[in-house]
This record gives sequence, structure tokens and C-alpha cells, in this order.
Amino acid sequence: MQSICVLGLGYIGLPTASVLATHGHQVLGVDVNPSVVDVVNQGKIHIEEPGLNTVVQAATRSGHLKAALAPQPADVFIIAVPTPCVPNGEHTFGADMRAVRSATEALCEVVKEGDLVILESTSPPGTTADIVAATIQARTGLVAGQGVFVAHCPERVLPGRILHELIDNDRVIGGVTPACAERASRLYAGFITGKCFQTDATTAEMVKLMENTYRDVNIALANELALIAEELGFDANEVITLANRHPRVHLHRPGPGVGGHCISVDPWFVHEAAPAQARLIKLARDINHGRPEQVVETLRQRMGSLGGRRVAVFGVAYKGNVDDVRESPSTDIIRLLKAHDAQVTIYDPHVHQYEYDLSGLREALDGAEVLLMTTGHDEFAFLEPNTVAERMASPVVYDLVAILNEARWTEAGFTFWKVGRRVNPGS
Ligand code: SAJ
Repeated sequence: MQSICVLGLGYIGLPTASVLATHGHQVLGVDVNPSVVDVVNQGKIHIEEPGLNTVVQAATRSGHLKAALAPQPADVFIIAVPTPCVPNGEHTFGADMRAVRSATEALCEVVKEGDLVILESTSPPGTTADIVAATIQARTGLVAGQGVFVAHCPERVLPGRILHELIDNDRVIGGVTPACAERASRLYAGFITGKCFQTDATTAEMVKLMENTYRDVNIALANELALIAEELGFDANEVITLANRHPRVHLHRPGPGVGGHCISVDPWFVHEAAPAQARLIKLARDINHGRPEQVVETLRQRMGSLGGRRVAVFGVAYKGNVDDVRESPSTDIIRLLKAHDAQVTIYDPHVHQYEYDLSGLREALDGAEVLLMTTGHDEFAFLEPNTVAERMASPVVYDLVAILNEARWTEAGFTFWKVGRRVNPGS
């Protein structure tokens, strides 16, 4: 049993703090937001995540989890604060490390010889050594690997499955020195069933960033293939399905762009660190970032014009079956459609709060001249095309996430446009 201070009670910090508490550790969760501290101290949660309510309640009732505004002395400090992506030049972005810096400074008030400090936040290469360890040394004189142990253990969990993945996933544990990695591994080995892989801190930082960069580059390749298919007249999705029959090929899927707070963000952290070298990474980001504009331009060409036209946008979450709208390409698509003076209606059964007005299903379809499928929510696959057609002014659908059964929709009289395929003459 150790005393552990978790700094940041968000999507990663709160589940981590409560799981550690239910494993018998004495945990203090720290957050700069007083209402978060209050909610957690009442055994409640301020974020949506399956199962989290039960674990937090159990952890607080047992007395093993408490929350406060400032850190207190502990054996272990885990930093799990946000590292948002912010503009750092014309068309380039980088990491905002202010929260990591201030969390590190806050723990410097109480850290002592022999303690372990872990950074879990996704961070640019060099952060653990150059910000966390360096700040501790400057403020307290404690040197990483000697007086204090400092490591990076990036979180790699998928929202919606956090409690499972927190326990089951393998962890990469990067120490500022090998002794730091060893010390941090012992903590994780006590509560995860996945394996711990020890390495140095910068490698661990890059592992996390490259996992998501790999997906971004792969999706950019799929989006480029979609453009090639639209130019040359084949179906990009069919090419991908058949190419992926090869045991060593895993092409991703084209779509309206890349959203979420990870894949559209993490590549910038690599680019920021080495802009001259990260050319493919930057190009992939530009390709995916430019997708909404391409999509709207394709729609404009196919419809002849967009001014005054009724467009129903289905799906504003950044991906299927989630309620998260952060960095969603749908938001850019809607903004661009409105800039063309299109009359946009929006429907998303998973999202309840959004910067544009949301409509009900029927209301969104009434009088629409085209239905734009922008998010792959499961329920969209079950839409009844005949009923949809009855409400629309003209039966035209543009499936950007390849979720609809084309035969059913064309049978119902729809003009069917699909991502990565040229419009057939006459349709
Ligand atoms: N997308 C495509 N084509 C595809 C796959 C995805 O256009 O073939 C789009 C999606 O529609 C979405 C975006 O990419 O807009 C990102 O979706 P995602 O499901 O690929 O990724 P995230 O951001 O929900 O979760 C990722 C995961 N990383 C990896 O799979 C390597 C998750 O495991 C990480 O925990 C998370 O990022 C994170 O925290 O970094």
C-alpha cells in the first residue's frame, strides 16, 4: 500500500485514481476545479464513462479516495492533466504544456527524497526529462534516478472502455533513468494485467505519439485513394477491402476527415519537435484537415450550387457511437455549408449539446435536398430509405462513412453518392 497523489481528475486521472484506491492504495485526487473536487468527494462523477460511477463510489466510501485542490505529501505523484493542441504558427500547431508545468510546480511543494513522479499525459518528446524532471531538480535539488524517480507512462485507453483498458492494456514505461522505469513498473504491475515494457522516457513519449500518427498517416492515404478513385472511376472502399485480404496490409478507411482529441492532435507534437524531418506527418495532417473543404466542394459540384439548398447533416460526433464532438470534421463541414448559404439541418442521436442547433430525425429530413452521412453511428445503418425519401424534397444521399446499404437505398429511388467513388454519368 502506498500513498498516491493523482493530479488532474479528468478522463484518465479519475479512473486511474479510483482504480488505485480500490487496489488498497491511499489516493488523493487533485484538481484545480473546486466543483470537480466537491463532486468526487461526494462519491460522484463529472464525466460520462461506463462503470466509473460504481468504482468512484466504492473508492470514496472505503475512505481510500479523497479529492483536494492541492497536492499533499505522498509516495507517488501521477500527472494526468490535459495537453491541448494550440496554433503555434501559420497552419501549424503544437502542445500547450501549461497544465503539465503547473502540476509539476504544485507537486514540487511536497515532493521528497525517494518519491516516484509519473507523467501520464500525452506529451511531446523530451517533456518528462526537460520539463518534469528539470523542474523538480530546479525547485528541490532532487535529481531524477538518484533522489527522486521520474517516468513517463502514457495512457492508451479508448473512451467508453477506459476501466477495462486501464487494467488490460500493455503499458510502456519510460524512465528518465533505468531505475526510474523499474520503480514505476512495480507500481503498474500491482494493478494491471497487461505487460509492462520498460524503456527510456523519450521513447515512451514517441511510442504514444507514433501510435496515433500511424493512424493519421494511414487515414490520409485512404483519403488520397478516395480522391484518386473519384478521378479514375473505381470504388476506393472495394480496393481497400480486397487489399486488406493481404496478411501484411491494413489500409484504413476514407471519410469526412479526422476528429477526436488524439489522432488529429498527436502528430502535431511530433511535427513541432522536428518540423524539418516530419514532412510526411505534416502532409498527412494537411490532407486530413482539408477533407471537410473537399467534401463540401464535391457536394457543391454535384448539386450545381449550395446557396439556399437544404442539406441534412447526419452525425456530428467525431466517430460512430460516441457523444464526443471534439475536433469533429462535421463541424467544419457545417461551417463551410453555412458559409455557402446552404440551409443546414443537423441530427445526431448521441449528441445533446452542440454549437449549432440540433433537430429531431424527422424535422432534420423535412424538405432536405440531400442527406449527408458524416458519422458512422450504428443506428444510421438501420434508417428506412423509403420513409426517409418521403420526407425529403429529393432523394439524394451522400454517404461519407460508407455505412449505408447501397442496394436498399437505390431500390428506394435514391441517387447514391459514396465516399471514394465517382458519380456515374446520369445519376
Ligand atoms: N477514422 C477514419 N478512418 C479510419 C479510422 C478512423 O477516417 O479508418 C477517423 C474517425 O472517423 C475519427 C478519427 O479518425 O474521426 C479518429 O478515430 P479513432 O477511432 O481512430 O481514434 P480515437 O481518437 O477515438 O482513439 C485513438 C486510439 N488510438 C489508436 O487506435 C492507435 C486509442 O487507442 C487511443 O487511446 C486514443 O486515440 C488516444 O487517447 O490517443
